[in-house]
Amino acid sequence: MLKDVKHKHLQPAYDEMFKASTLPLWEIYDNLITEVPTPAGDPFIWRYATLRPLLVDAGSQISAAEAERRVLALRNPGLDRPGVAQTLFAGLQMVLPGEVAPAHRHTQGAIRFVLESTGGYTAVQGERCQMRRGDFITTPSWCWHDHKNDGDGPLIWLDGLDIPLVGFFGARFGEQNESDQQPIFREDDNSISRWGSGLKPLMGEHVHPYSPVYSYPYERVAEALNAMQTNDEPDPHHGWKMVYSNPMTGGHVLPTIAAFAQKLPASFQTRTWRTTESCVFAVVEGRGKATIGDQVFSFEENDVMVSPNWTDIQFETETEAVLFSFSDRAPQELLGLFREELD
Ligand code: GTQ
Repeated sequence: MLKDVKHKHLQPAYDEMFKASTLPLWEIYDNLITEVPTPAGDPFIWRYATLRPLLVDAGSQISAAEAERRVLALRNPGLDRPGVAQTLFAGLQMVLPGEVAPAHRHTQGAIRFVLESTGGYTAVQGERCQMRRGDFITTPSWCWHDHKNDGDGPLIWLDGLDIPLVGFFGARFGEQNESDQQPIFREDDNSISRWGSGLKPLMGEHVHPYSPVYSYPYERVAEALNAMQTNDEPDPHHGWKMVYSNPMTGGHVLPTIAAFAQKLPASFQTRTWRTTESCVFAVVEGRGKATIGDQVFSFEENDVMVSPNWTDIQFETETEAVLFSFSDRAPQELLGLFREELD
């Protein structure tokens, strides 16, 4: 039932419309089509120092196999459903030495960014992708994936998924593999050697809407950022920033998720910008302060922050800093929705 309507004398007519399962658009138009985008959810920071002990405690009480996925889902306090932002899910996942998070696949696409590792891998579609600190791994929609820790300490990473977005389409589903670990039929990290070296196979097309490279090791990313740093002045808004890209198209890694790596000089104050994307940041190296909307967060290694859509964001570093981030920029670009404003 419509309340607080603009045209009060029409209320009886509105009640009849409502009974007939309709609404007068002229009463709701201003909520549907605003002059500027409406941010959803709050700016927020999850500190690793707070989350790690919770995860370790969960690890002593539930196994990875029993949990299926032992994940602390990041709950944006400004949203009334699971999710780090309007379109994105994020969580910290932990697999203990010897454990396997069993093989499954689902329509939801995922990315992983490794925060702590002494050894382990995610197997994606028959290929093991090593998980060392800073490595970035994708598990695109409907690709089999299982995680194994073969080190001697906890393996902890940041998960990013398009769960809310896929849910909006009503297209969330998945299935278990018949074995905990899927069969391996490619050598380890084969996809990066095959497609990630400035070459692509002459014969055979990669027909999927995602990058055929599942693994972007930090070693290579650090090298690329250093190369930028050596030659270019830092961008006033972004420092030295790169996009993880699909070598077949130059586009984003997943159709639903874009990912970025950036380096900021020490004692650097970026200018403020805002975009229509919701963005999640993980601190890879360094310390500083992020101002997101009207909140100021001091950050250090492995902290995770969210910058909701159309919210001002600005960084001020103490030390040199490296940030990983992922966002819904990929689908927004595909749909022609992406906008940004740089101060
Ligand atoms: O590792 O497959 O954070 O299926 C949420 C759902 C991770 C995973 C999550 C998942 C996974």
